[in-house]
Amino acid sequence: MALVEVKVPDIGDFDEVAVIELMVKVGDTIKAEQSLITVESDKAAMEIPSSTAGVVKEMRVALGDKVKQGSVVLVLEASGAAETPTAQTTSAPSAPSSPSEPPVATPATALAQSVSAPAVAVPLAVPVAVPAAASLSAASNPAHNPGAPTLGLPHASPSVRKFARELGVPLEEVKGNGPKGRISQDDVQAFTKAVMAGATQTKAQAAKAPAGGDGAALGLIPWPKIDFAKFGPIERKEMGRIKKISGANLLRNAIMIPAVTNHDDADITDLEAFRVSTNKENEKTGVKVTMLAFLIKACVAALKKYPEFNSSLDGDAIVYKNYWHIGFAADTPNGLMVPVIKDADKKGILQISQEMGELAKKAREGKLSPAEMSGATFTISSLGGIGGKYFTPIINAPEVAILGVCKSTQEPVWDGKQFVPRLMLPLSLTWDHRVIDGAAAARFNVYLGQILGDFRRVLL
Ligand code: CAO
Repeated sequence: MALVEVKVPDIGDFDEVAVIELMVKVGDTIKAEQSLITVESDKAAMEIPSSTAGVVKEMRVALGDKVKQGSVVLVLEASGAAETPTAQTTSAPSAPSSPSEPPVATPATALAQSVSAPAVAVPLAVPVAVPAAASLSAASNPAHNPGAPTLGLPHASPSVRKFARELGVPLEEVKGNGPKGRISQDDVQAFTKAVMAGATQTKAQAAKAPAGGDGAALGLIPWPKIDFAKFGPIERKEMGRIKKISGANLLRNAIMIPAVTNHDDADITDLEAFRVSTNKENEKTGVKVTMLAFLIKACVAALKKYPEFNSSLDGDAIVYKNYWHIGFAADTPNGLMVPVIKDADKKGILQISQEMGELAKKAREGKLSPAEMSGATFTISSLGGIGGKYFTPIINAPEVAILGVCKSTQEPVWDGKQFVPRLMLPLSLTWDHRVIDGAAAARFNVYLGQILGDFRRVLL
């Protein structure tokens, strides 16, 4: 068995190129035309295949090495008929029959443009371009635009392509942040993270989950398709824009957030008496105070005491916000809208009531601006004017908690000696279990109840 030195062939106008990938190791049995290493200049990358079959005896290059024409890549113990003696001792091994050697048929090269490895006296290996990477020799061609994607494919080195292939990442959907849009391993990783976090979808995922969502992307059985007209008269109405947008948001939030709801009651007997007297005093101003304004102020106090309720998740980090903007769900003819009272901590009950009235009116008229609906750190959904006891509101992401409030009712409450009639307000706090735990949620509700029971506590 003869030893053969496999050398870097003519690589065009480049003096030196870097080894960016080793595709074989000592002991590997390789076939003729199998790719051995990938080299890369600042403009392009290509694989160097072997023209000889055999077993790798010695690697002569390492990752990061600079190589040029004639550099020895490795030493092979040649096998079979194509066996050739080492370069030192001998005559020419089999050279490619033409300068345009066909590309190595690996997935990475299947679409490659064929490359002219300039004829060299006795090349032991021929360079093969990989898709998207302009060939090194082509880079010297004035008609070629170095760095531009080849054949409409994205620009990335073979090692990055291999990495993407292993993860099943569609490289054409990855945005390259390198020079001239080159895609790096970091770009592929960032794309994968974004897909895993649900921040982006691959085209294949989007195709599987058409608008309206049939659950296929979640591996669910299809949505039932029923011809309702078979059972009785029907009327079909397309949903409005706001309902469609809020529906998509609610669905995402309901599915993605591990949400838990704690229910509690607050004794608002004294607060209600204060509210009624305040409204009497302010009758002439036209500003009416409802329980919701007190709730906003009480929630700010509880959010300050339990800051994780005023936070958002950002990857593995929790972002605590040192501002208190409270959203409130408003029922409008077009659907649910959530205007936001900004800096509620700095405003009094009357100002909050006035702003709420104006924002609710705008919401009903469909005149809310995006700014008036953004920036909330916590949301309250009040059905107090309508009725009900408790419900499970859906968190308004990226917030981590929402308070649902229903209609207060007179209830018999045991005062230690007897049952007394007290006005009780039902509270339902939904919270994100990734950020908040059950004990904190119970404490939040208890504290909120204490404030609503004696509003002077807000000052403490
Ligand atoms: N208990 C008892 N009565 C209550 C109450 C409560 N918790 N909250 C409000 N009320 C009373 C008010 O005092 C008012 O009484 P009067 O008419 O006698 O003065 C009446 O109910 C109507 O109040 P309101 O609804 O006009 O005012 P509000 O400040 O409580 O709410 C707004 C304003 C815009 C939030 C509300 O009109 C609204 O749209 N609520 C629905 C929100 C919603 O749809 N949430 C569900 C979201 S999840 O799908």
